Amino acid sequence: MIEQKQETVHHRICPFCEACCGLEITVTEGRVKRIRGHAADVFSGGYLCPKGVALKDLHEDPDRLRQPLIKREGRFVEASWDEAFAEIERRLPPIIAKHGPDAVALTFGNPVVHKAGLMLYTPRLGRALGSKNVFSASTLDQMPKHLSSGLMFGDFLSIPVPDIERANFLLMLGANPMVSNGSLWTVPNFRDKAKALRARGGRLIVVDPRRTETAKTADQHIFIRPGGDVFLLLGMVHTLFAEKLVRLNRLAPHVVGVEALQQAVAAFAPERTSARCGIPAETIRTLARSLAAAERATVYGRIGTCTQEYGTLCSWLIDVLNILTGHFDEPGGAMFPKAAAFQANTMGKPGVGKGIVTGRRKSRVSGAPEVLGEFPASCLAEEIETPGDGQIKALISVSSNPALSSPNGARLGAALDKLDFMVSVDVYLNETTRHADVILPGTSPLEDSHYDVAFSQLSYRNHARYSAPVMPCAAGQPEEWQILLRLIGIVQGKGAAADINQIDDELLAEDLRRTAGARADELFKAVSHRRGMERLLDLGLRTGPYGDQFGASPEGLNLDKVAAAETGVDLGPLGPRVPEVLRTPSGKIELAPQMLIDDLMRPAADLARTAPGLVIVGRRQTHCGNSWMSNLPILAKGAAQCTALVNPADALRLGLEDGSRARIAHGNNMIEVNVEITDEMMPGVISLPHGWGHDQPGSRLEVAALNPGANLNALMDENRRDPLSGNAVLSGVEVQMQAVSKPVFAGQTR
Ligand SMILES: Nc1nc2c(c(=O)[nH]1)N[C@H]1C(S)=C(S)[C@@H](COP(=O)(O)OP(=O)(O)OC[C@H]3O[C@@H](n4cnc5c(=O)[nH]c(N)nc54)[C@H](O)[C@@H]3O)O[C@H]1N2
Ligand SMILES: Nc1nc2c(c(=O)[nH]1)N[C@H]1C(S)=C(S)[C@@H](COP(=O)(O)OP(=O)(O)OC[C@H]3O[C@@H](n4cnc5c(=O)[nH]c(N)nc54)[C@H](O)[C@@H]3O)O[C@H]1N2
Ligand code: SF4
Ligand SMILES: [Mo]
Repeated sequence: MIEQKQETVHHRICPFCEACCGLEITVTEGRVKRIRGHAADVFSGGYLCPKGVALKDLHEDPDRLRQPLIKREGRFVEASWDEAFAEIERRLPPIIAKHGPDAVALTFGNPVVHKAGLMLYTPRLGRALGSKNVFSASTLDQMPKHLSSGLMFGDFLSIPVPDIERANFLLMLGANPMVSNGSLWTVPNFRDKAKALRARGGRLIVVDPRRTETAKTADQHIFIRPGGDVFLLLGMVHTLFAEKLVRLNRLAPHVVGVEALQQAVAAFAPERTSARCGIPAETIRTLARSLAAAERATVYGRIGTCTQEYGTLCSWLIDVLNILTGHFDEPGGAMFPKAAAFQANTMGKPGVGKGIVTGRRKSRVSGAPEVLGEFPASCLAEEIETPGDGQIKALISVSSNPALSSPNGARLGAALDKLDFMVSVDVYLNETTRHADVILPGTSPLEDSHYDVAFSQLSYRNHARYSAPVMPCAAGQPEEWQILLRLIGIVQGKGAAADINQIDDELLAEDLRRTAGARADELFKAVSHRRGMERLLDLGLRTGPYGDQFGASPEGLNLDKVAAAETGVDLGPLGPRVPEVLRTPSGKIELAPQMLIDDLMRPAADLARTAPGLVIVGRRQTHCGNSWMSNLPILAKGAAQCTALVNPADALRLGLEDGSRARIAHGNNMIEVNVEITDEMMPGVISLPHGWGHDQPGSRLEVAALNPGANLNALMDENRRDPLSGNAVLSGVEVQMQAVSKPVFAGQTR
């Protein structure tokens, strides 16, 4: 008799990118048998990309850490969880006692936003430690957008997204959602949504120094000089005023600063800005006119517009264009999501607030202002290296790989070795965690429950979806929020053996005293049947804008209801939210925040700068996920290669052949890569993906090491930042390139 194998089907939101696809995972005898898109998911409708399927490979990866590691005499040895926490207790509190909490830095990486336990408990760890030295991937990514949004709308996370399903015009700068699947815009299956937009007569226009996968499907592609977006956008805003195309419509009573803005852009006529962006003045004007004339339109910009020296100005001007053309907070335009939980702009008094503050502290060495409670990630190395009061002596890294993801990783790596102590919460022994003294393995995403704390606040449509764990945690493996609670116990001086449930209760009670006032005790009791991440989630959902308000709105949401809805809960298309969404002190949209008006001095002074000869930009690849998915066999065999894309004219001039090796250098830093010649590239621009460079000794990434590639960030300059947001400049950096057969660049050895 053939025995029927027990099959179970589970639903899990994919944690690998911002699209947050609902997956259907079939498990047989404790092993993943199949992963596909969950067709009935109300939000993603069955879409998935090759990375989603790789969840199986991650779960089964023999290199994925399953046991804590402690470094003893330079070598990692496996340890029990209690031993690992005891080691942390032995070494971390004395550093805090001697040098103060600022001597311990925190660095939070991208997966923090993709794991609800990390997302909800890393802020708690930050508060418990009380160090001003907090760093994250945000300053390698989207901090400019947080800042411009905060200044304009009063909250760092009030970020409008394109209402793509109703738009008939989408102007996209520095984003490639056909590959990245969207960012600061949770939009699974961009491909079909863009197709539908065009099928109903809409237009998609892409502005990018590379004719990307997205640009190839668009109606129009416009090459732009890297870093030139601010000049294009200023020229467009200028045109709107000059040609009297400004239409505030319904928003007129809610917007202040129109005149100040008009004056501030007076110097930026397209004829003057054209050279710096490499786009003819007439094209700039036509773009402005088309945008103004479009019925339902959005301008959207992403990482290409953020990782440059004018990142905050670009992020601001994109929303300025949407507002000035009447496409803001309107169906088909740029709209604010309204998440079911955790969204600050749904809390407190609607329509007015404290606004945001930055620069409450300055970083010790470079004097970079704090933004959103963080210092620039690119300042971490200098803060470790530079002696004196406030020097960083210890580091806790949580799902963060700055050795590859931040500029000048070599310098950072050397700095990490100088620390007195380093703890990593991570799933791999990799380029960063190899520097740690203790590594605490995070859970496989199949082992924990999930809710999109951040991305439901950035979604093209409102929804609430919860994923239960697909598998039980491996024996002894704590959930990630529990790991963070144990670290909190240690930094609070309660010790490694402290009762984490009690710590969790204390932290929640403290939160509620701050936020719920007289109802604090009642709310605490109402969710006391839950623990940890799920308790916070239940509380967030029940008190949220669609919540059951603990009985006052009995039809409303709570965790039981969301969890019972296997397909997720659809909360409808985005709706207008101005003025209720605003949290500025004026209660208005601040179109011309002084900090940004002042910053226009920089592009004004820069108008006459001549373009550098050759610059480098980054790109994402379908079979890669930042710096860390290259160890997953199904992705590694997807043929992603770390190649430099070079325009044929540049290749000819530099004597490069297709498939040949070349050196790329910036200052004293140099890497070697394979060359791919393609007219996709704008002349004078080369493109190299980031996240490669898996050839560093001491990592345990057997598959990734077979095809290591080169680290783009080895070329980047850690001292180049957008001064307002602290975001690193990772795009448009001047480089030299030459064929490998030639001698090494003068003065360079490596
Ligand atoms: N030149 C250049 N540099 C860039 C970019 C670029 O476009 N160009 N992009 C930037 C951007 S947008 C970002 S977001 C950053 C990302 O910067 P980082 O967040 O530093 O880098 P990641 O590659 O996402 O690395 C994630 C880390 O988390 C670990 N990890 C993965 N899953 C889990 C988990 O479930 N639990 C735990 N505890 N750990 C886990 C991985 O092993 C890895 O160490 O890189 C930035 N760097
Ligand atoms: N497959 C895959 N998907 C991912 C990731 C991944 O590593 N792999 N990473 C995820 C993360 S962390 C993020 S933040 C998102 C990012 O998502 P996207 O913002 O869509 O990122 P990219 O695909 O890198 O596209 C950026 C584009 O900007 C262009 N560009 C560079 N410099 C400039 C410039 O100065 N101006 C203009 N206009 N364009 C410029 C580049 O050529 C590139 O096409 O992707 C996420 N999704
Ligand atoms: S698009 Fe993003 S969320 Fe969807 S399956 Fe791929 S990696 Fe996962
Ligand atoms: Mo990112």
